[in-house]
Amino acid sequence: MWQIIGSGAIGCLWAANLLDTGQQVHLVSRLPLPDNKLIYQDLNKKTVLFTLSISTQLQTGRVKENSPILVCVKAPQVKEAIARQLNFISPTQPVILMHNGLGCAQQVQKLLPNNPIICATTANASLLQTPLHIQHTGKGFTYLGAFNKQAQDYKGIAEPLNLALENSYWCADIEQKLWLKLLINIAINPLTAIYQINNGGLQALFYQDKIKEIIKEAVKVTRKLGFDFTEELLLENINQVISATASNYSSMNRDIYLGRKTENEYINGYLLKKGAEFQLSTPLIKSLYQQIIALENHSLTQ
Ligand code: KPL
Repeated sequence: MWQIIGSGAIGCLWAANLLDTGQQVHLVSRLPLPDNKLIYQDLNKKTVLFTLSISTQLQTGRVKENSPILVCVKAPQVKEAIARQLNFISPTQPVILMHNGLGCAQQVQKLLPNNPIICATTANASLLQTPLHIQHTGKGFTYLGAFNKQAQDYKGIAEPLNLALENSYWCADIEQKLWLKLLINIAINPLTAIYQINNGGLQALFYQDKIKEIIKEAVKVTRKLGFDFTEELLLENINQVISATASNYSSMNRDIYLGRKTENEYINGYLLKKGAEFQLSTPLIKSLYQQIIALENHSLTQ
């Protein structure tokens, strides 16, 4: 049985696709939901209706002792979401963290020092139309890998996920994959949030110049950390994501638009923290970080 914490777009996407392959799923939402019907529209626009097991609490009991917990809330909510369920997690249960940004796994490790912790990143995109009503809007690769030594033998966990959403793989160098995603997010998310444009808007020269500058600053940091990302390949990669998601609004764009807390601390903030450890100057990334904080504070006080 799979237990998924988070009834947002990504949590529901996995719930629907795991159910579709005959797996048992229990979904944990933060607030009670009035219904247990999940409406899912796949990439071919086919709509399927699933009946879900759903509550605000993880299920416990003998059969669930080793059942994986997939955490699909955004980075700023991960620690609190786990803390709320602490009494219902057994020390042998593998916990998979799937969100943008870096830094949460260290927080979770403190709460769950014995559990296998797995980090994951997905390029699948989905849209939450209304609660429990989602649309799969883009397919992409999903990577999972061990964060701690307890998780090292969990390669097999990727198989049922791959059955549910193809191109889901276990990988030995998960840190590299998570950093690549962070670099894509750091180039796309703050600019689209500050200027309130869709991802395709970043194709204009004004933003392309800024993206090049962001990459230049970020690569100084990742080089010190031992990663060999090159500016040219990153720009190519980022522009591929921009074209593939041109009509989408980034998650940070939506968070600012809707007055929600963003993943700024776990994307820009995390890179700045690493840069500071090596006394590297990253002025544009710092300025974007500060502008997002100002926008968050502004909208949170409205
Ligand atoms: O991950 C994303 C996000 O919006 O958070 C990207 C890749 C930028 C797609 O919009």
